[in-house]
Amino acid sequence: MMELSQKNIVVVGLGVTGIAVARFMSNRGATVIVTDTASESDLGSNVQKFQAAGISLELGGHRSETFTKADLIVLSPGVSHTIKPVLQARDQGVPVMGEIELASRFIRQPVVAVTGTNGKTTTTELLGDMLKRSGLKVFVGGNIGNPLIDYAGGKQEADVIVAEISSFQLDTIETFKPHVGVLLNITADHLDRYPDFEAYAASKIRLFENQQTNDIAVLNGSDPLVRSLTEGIRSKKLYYDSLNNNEEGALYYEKRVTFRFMDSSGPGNQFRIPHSAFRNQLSLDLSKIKLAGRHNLENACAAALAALAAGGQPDAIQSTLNRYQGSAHRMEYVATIDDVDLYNDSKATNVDAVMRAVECFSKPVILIMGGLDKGGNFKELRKSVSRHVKKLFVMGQATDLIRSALEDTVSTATVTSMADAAQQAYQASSPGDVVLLSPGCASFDMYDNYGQRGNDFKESVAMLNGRTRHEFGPTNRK
Ligand code: UMA
Repeated sequence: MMELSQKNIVVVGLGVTGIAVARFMSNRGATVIVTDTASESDLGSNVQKFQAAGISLELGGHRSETFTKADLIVLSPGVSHTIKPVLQARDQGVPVMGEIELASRFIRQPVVAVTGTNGKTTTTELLGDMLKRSGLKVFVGGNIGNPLIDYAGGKQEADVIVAEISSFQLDTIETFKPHVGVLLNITADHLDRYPDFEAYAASKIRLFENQQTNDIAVLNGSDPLVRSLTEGIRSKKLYYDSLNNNEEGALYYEKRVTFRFMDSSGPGNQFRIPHSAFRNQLSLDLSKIKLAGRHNLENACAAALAALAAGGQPDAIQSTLNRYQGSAHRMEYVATIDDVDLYNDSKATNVDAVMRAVECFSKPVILIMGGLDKGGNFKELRKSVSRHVKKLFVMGQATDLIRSALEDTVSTATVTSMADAAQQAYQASSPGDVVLLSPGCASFDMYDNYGQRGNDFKESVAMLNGRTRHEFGPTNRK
């Protein structure tokens, strides 16, 4: 195990991760400096808490000297491993790691990790619940919001860790090795951080780079990129959604998931997969699932397969599938006003996620998009938007980009705030329509995070509730 006592540790970023890492390091006797490009006034009350705890802070920028003098640098996921002070320190031999790598060096239990461009949070939540209902003690964390390092620094009482892992977190791993790794899909995202799509995709595949033949990869068999990029991995592969001859995994058809495992006396047995699954006797019912869209059936299938591979029980998995209500800010039903359904999909921060959301509805959609552009190609939405969207409202830094990509396919207007967006979208709707916030962008131009943006939308919808369309004034009426 790593010795941290008396070491000079530089923690980069004072967000959720940086706070947890600094606390962990400090509790182990390290001398900690936390540095952040944001100023003291931007960072709020955390600054005083840290000062009170005796942790040094360097705010408003990063000093190269601080980095080069460190014994170890720990990066928050939002901090690129290619920023200048990090590269300089690396050149001088200073070790650099991310929080996931650090946590994995202390965590004693098996990790089931979920990555992919879209569906990570839903699949992670499903998986966590399936394993909990199976009687296991489970810690659910990672990119979903609670850093794994908090678990590593605690009593470690779980039987298994279920972790949502982002590409940013995979950028800084070295030895991190999930016992079960799930890769849901790879589509364009975060192109403001990576030099190109290939680099982003390569980062996702790193989930499997330390796996051995006794570890499991759960892979989306109908995603050709997932298939081709994982060809050379050592792990035992289980596919879902589409299986070729001789492949093992899960298929769903007409709302039932069935499993195919080759030989109960063969290698599958070491993975604790129930015998009923080998005899093709196990099938799960997806008819009660409360999540909209085909992509969520894929996520459910991936979660069920990974849960079986991690020791989950079929009855418990079924129980989760019947009960899970969906994740906040992800196609979250907010209200129905005057026969118009309003949905919050604030977590849709890339183009593919918007496409999936819009295509869930057979009703006409009034779509609200915008925020901080991440380098996505909004033109890819043209077909879905022209088929499903009746009116588009755009806001934030990416307004011009979105407008120029889509305004000739759909009636488009610019709005100035979330309250304005909700109000105008509702005004433009007719009974039977859907109003959907699915931004396709990051939130950081206007909010601290997508959760705050989604809450603003929900509050704006609450303001609409009880008011009729004509109360908003004639100028905004359709
Ligand atoms: N900062 C610097 N220097 C830089 C860049 C940033 O000091 O060069 C500072 C910022 O000023 C800020 C701090 O770093 O104060 C923020 O660090 P962070 O962005 O890593 O934020 P955390 O609060 O630690 O949240 C991170 C994840 N954020 C990102 O990956 C951007 C959270 O995922 C995650 O829940 C949390 O750790 C716990 O693991 C959010 C996310 O948007 C939900 N993830 C992306 C996604 O899902 O698409 C990957």
